[in-house]
Amino acid sequence: MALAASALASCGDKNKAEDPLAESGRTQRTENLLTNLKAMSDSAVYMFGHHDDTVYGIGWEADYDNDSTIHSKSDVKSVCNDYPALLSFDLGRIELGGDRNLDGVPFSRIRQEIIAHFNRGGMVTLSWHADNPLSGGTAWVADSLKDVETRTVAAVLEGGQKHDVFLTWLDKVADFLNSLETPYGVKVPVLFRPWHEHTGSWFWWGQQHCTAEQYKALWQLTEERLKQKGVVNALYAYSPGTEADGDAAKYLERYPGDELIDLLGLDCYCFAPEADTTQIAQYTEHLAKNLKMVCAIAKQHQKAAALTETGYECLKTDNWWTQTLAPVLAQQPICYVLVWRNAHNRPNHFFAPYPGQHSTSDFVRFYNDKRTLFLSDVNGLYLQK
Ligand code: BMA
Repeated sequence: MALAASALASCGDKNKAEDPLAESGRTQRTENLLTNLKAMSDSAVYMFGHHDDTVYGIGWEADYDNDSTIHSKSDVKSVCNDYPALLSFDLGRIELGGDRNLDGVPFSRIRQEIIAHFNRGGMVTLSWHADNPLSGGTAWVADSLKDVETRTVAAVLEGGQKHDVFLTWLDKVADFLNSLETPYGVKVPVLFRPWHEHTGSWFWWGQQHCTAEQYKALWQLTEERLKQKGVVNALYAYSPGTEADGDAAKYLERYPGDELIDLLGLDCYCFAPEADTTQIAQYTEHLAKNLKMVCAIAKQHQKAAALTETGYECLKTDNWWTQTLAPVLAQQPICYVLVWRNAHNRPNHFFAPYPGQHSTSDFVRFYNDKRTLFLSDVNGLYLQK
């Protein structure tokens, strides 16, 4: 009897298998995911991802009070009968301790969706449009507060007037990451992508609002604190905008370092309000140039590479997927491409097709392209190979 009880106790010691590895401080599954992302970054295939895919879309929003709607809907799935391999969610406003993120999605729901997607074999990435702790405003810089914005990064670093508050913000992120656990005690690995698009100046951590040293220190502080708080399931992505314009030294100017970063990314959007072919061609050229640089740097630094955000708002051409996006991605080995959200609460703000949208047939062709990976194509993302 005593023997049986102790055997049970050790089986039930659910955290054992999830102990961090001595070398990296992360779980084996998290390291396996990284190994697989790197291998994919060196191959012809790439995963497709969509932000907020399973929580709302065009003309619908999940019923957040009703559990039975969890992972039942997705615009992408409605079009090609498969989920994206990669889902993305945003932690903006978690720092304030509220229930919902900046786009109105409850954090409890995001947690459930992340665990559900992990259980079906998919991958998750998280961005963080953190509010401004100094001005009290949003992540976006307000012109009227410009002088405050330029002091925000300095204020959150050690010795700054908002340092202590900022630590409590990081702790809220750590609590959330630590809470991503299946009922069997498995920590769900995620790719965390904070402080993105810093080469532009629209966020308080952007180019004109801090020095390179301060930006790097922000990363250092973020990761150190998350580690101290026991986070063992996060990989980290660096995702500038396209301001470096193909210049590797510029891209790396604020790079926090190989010890802190696992994946090198790029956020690059297609702006062509009137389906103007010249503008679309400019996007293709710009994307190709910048992605080529990112892939080369990733190779040198032995990191994974991805197109961390892209999209053509309103998808004004029928064949954007196979004629604009896929040809560029065929030239550059990345592990994933992620398109932004299909907003239910903001007219004309969508980046993935939905039933009836005129790029759906082309999207199905993109889906059927052997190089694109959707949920049914990925298995073993967390296995050791
Ligand atoms: C932006 C827009 C905003 C949204 C934010 C965070 O690009 O989609 O409407 O609030 O991302 O998701």
